[in-house]
Amino acid sequence: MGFATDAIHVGQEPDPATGAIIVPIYQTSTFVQEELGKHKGYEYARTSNPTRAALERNLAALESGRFGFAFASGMAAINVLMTLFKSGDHIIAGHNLYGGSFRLFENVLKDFGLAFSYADTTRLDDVTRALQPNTRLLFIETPTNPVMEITDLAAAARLAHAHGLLLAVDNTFMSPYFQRPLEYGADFVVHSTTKYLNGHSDGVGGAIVLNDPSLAERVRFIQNAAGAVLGPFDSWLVLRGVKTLAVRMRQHNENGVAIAAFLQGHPKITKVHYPGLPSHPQHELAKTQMTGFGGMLSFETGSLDNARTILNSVRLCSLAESLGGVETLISHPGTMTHASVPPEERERLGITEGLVRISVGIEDVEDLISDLKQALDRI
Ligand code: P1T
Repeated sequence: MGFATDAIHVGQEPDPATGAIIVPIYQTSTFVQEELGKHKGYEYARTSNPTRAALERNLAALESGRFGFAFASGMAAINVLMTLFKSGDHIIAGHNLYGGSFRLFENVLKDFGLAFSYADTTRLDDVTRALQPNTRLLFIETPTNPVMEITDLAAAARLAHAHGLLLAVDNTFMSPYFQRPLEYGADFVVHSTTKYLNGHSDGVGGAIVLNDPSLAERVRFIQNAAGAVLGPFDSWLVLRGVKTLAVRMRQHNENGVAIAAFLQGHPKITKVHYPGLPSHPQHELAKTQMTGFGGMLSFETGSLDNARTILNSVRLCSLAESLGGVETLISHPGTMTHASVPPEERERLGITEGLVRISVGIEDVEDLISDLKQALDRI
């Protein structure tokens, strides 16, 4: 079946008890057993819950994976992924990641004996240079948050596997509608479902999707043992959001392309980071592994003052962290999402004081452009 059909139907058969067309919110902590050891497949809601199970089946199908697991947040999902490894293991991560991932690695997991190196994964020889005998995982975002760098997924998977590493891809920015890393050889996909999968800015969640049964057993074990599960109501919200993922992503992309073109043509903007622009250094690569470019972009305004003027002058775009919702959000990565990245590292990556990020929503794009125009006029 096609993507939109799967999004609407997989895991969402009518409720066997009542025929309800929508998967019910099984708001329960436990399930009564008929007799000792005899139950209907559910025992305790941390271990499994029918609403969460429906979402997990759905997300696995959308990412072309066999197994899906839903967590309390994107960070909880990434934390579970990292606990598949043990003290003494080394992980190579992309040098530009969501600031919270970097913060988890540097300020939490290092204290438990995991070692992290960071590489420019747009140049895979940089990954080769970072390899150590104890390297177990390559963890990347593509496109990256917020400078939109692209990594060659198939080449990264080949390199990882040639050296006995696993490849994990944070696919939050693209969603499975535009990019499915498992099809290019990745071993894990992680998501902040808070973003496009939910799509309505009304819930925080995360997910891991993978194919390997023994790794999946371990993820399932940790999900239950550590317990950072997605609750039934939040699972239901993501299921509801996913039904419209295909149509939303098409509109995010259409609006993203239009706003990137507007910004690139604006005399006060010196640089636009958007893989859909032919001027993006990896535009050609992007076209080979993504079927659209999405709604995330960032642009250089030249100074903190200019960035502040824009952020404080927009009326329709909302100044807020997060992304992937139907409404347009605008933010300042340097002081918001990426504040935990050291300033010199931010500067090196292009997360300058003048960088502004937009999560382009699905409003009428002329309204968004006129809002940005009036804000830019104030610089
Ligand atoms: O917020 P949470 O659901 O825990 O997801 C963390 C996360 C993981 N991966 C990526 C690529 C992300 O962008 C995020 C969260 N990002 C933001 C809140 C943001 O505004 O960029």
